[in-house]
Amino acid sequence: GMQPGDNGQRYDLFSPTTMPLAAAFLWNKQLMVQLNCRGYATAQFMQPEPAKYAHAPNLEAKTFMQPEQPYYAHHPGRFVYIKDEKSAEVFSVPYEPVRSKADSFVFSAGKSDIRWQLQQQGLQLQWQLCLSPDQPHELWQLTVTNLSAQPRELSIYPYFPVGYMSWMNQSAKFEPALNAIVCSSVTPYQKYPDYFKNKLLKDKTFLLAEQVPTSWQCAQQAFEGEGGLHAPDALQQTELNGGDALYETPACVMQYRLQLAGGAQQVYRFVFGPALDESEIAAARQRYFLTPDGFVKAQQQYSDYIAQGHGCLQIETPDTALDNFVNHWLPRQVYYHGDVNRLTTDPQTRNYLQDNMGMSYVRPEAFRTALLTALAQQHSSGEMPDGILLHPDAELKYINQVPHTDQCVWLPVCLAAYLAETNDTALLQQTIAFGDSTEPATVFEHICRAMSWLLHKRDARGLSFIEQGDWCDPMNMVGYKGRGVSGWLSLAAAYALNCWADICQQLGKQSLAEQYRNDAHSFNQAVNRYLWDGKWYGRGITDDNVVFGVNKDAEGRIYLNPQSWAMLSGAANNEQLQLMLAEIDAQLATPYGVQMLAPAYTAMRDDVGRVTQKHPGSAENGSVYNHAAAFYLYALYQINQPDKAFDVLRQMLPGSTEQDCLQRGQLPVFIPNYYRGAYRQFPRTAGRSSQLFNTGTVHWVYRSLIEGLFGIKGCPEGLLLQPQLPTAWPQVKLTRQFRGAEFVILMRRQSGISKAQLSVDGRLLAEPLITDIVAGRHYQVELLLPVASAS
Ligand code: CEZ
Repeated sequence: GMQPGDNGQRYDLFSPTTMPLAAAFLWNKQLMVQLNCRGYATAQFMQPEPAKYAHAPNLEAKTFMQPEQPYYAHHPGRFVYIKDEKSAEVFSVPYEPVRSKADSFVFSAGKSDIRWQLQQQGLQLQWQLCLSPDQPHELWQLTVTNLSAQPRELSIYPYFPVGYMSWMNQSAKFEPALNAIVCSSVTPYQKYPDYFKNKLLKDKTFLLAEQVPTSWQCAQQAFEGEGGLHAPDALQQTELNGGDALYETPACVMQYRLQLAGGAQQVYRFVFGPALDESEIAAARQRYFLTPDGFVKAQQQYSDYIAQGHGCLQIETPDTALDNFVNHWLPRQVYYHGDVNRLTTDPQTRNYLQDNMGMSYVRPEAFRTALLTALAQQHSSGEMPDGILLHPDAELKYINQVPHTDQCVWLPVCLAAYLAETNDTALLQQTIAFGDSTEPATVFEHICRAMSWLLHKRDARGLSFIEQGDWCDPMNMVGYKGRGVSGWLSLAAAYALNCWADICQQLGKQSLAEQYRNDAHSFNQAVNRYLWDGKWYGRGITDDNVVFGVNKDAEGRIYLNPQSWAMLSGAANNEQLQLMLAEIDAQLATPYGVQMLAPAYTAMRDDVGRVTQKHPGSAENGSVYNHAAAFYLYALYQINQPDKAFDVLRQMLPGSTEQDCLQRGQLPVFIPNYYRGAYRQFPRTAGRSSQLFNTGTVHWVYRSLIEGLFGIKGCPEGLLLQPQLPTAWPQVKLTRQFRGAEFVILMRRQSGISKAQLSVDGRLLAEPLITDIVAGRHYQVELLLPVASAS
């Protein structure tokens, strides 16, 4: 099984085989490492584009992070072989490559470290990764304890495969002056200007050790020999033969001979990472190993960095698994996205804005800066670019070279969350230029222009053109001829206009607010006229005027997003809402969450696009795509469906039963971008986690907790308390940080009352609204709620 450890500070898994893909991740501003429970690692660092320092054994394509990454024997990983010198028996930490079963095994995900603890062959082994706070350095520590009373004679071999670095030039050797194995390479290129560009690439990979090893080996094949990774030939020798790698695949292997008295313990430390040159490695050695407590200090600084992502909400509810996730892991995942922007230099505009929306609850200034950064790249026409450049050398890559039409939507939608949290209306008066014009305009004006752009990009029916995609990236062929429209985007535009109208109203701009509401209404009307299909909304209309995502479609008959956003935009009346909710339950619901569409496409529809070519039930083709499920969650709270909403929220987390955990195969330390869907088509794989922790989901989940479930949302006057607790909950305790003050809140159901009663520091208030909030103050809040009847 698996369970939280250390008061929720950690999450522990007790087997390397029951959930073999289960993984955890660490990051800093330069580096991201995902480690799975068997010891395989996927790491990338920024220079400034993401790059690798441990590679596959053959040439790898450069790409963005993928879901359901396969692992294989020679996959990069961080391992230690242990040999008993008397019996010559060998096993490996943490599990790969030898795969012999330990007497006890714990893979333990911490917030700022990942570690294993094993007991095997009378030894206890702790293998722990922490990161440098500011460098692309992995800090590894191995603690070997002799559990017996007898002395042991051992050899300890850290084995860090480096893989195929380059087809132009790769080599490795041990450098005694650095006490490190240094692997060198030249990033392959063919155009001479790249020579000048590549000069500052960190083309070296090093394994730096605290203690001098007995011996080493730097060539992968010489180490492995004919024995394979399960039983490398080199381990049969008394000592490794000190070999180098000369245009041979490098590996970092060291050997430490160790006499360990009964009960004794030995600690080894290593630093692994990329470097430009040897002086950088020397500096690392100086910092971590030659400065007193250097290694420990770096670990402490890293844990301080991670601790800054604690968020603004602590909960105590009848659901302890939810408490654990919300108190410990959810804000951490929000913080990861917002602080390092998924380690890209050109985040997609919608991702950038939503990732920073989440930062409203972690470090609100981050949203402010991000909005200004994004708006500085807006075209003076009002159009937002596909992708925001975060570095002077950054370029728009991959998906950002494909025109999508939804980018403007996210401005007021995300801003609304930030303003609720901070009431920082001064932001709207700040001036900033456009990407294609130096003429400064206020943030307010920028967003007005974005709204005009949405209004402008409509067809004669009043529906939004989709071009080569909207929120759904791979929906690239609905409108590539220039005529196709998106039902979702038309509704999202309506919702964005309404959000903007609310902000205008808050600023006292009544007539503007009214105008934007009318514009929103015109979008809603057009969608009701052309896309309401009797029981739900269609997804769009193709270039050739075919409505899709409707009842007559055998595949892709119903999509979740148009339904959710019709709830948000106000397009759906009460009767429509009831019909849609029933169809979502009937066609999209699964035990692992709500699917994004159904039935999943099994063949290309070339008037919809490559989304239909993805494997049925994976990613946007009918998985439980959590980002879409999170929009639905948020929308359910907008239409006051607390019990339905809670079910959607709960299904985002693995662990309702043992079987559920095994099927998802993931630890509840993050929400993945999807769980496999196509539940009716492929039940065998349904529920399986993508293991990919890059997802806009978490920001909407946090927002749903603040604004929906616990209903502790900011407004211009202060803090409004309007919870939507599940019917079955008698009470919750919360601690909420808000505008510099702290609120300790008890919400409790009380029979005999018909309306909520709020008291603050013992004083009963007339409305569920706390005003005149003083930063630095501590408030004791009690909210009595009427006993609910099931919804
Ligand atoms: O990317 C995400 C995007 O980052 O897919 C979402 C979209 O809203 C996000 O902005 C829904 O389409 O095929 C593709 O290009 C995929 O669409 C991926 O790029 C997808 C990945 O799952 C990355 O996380």
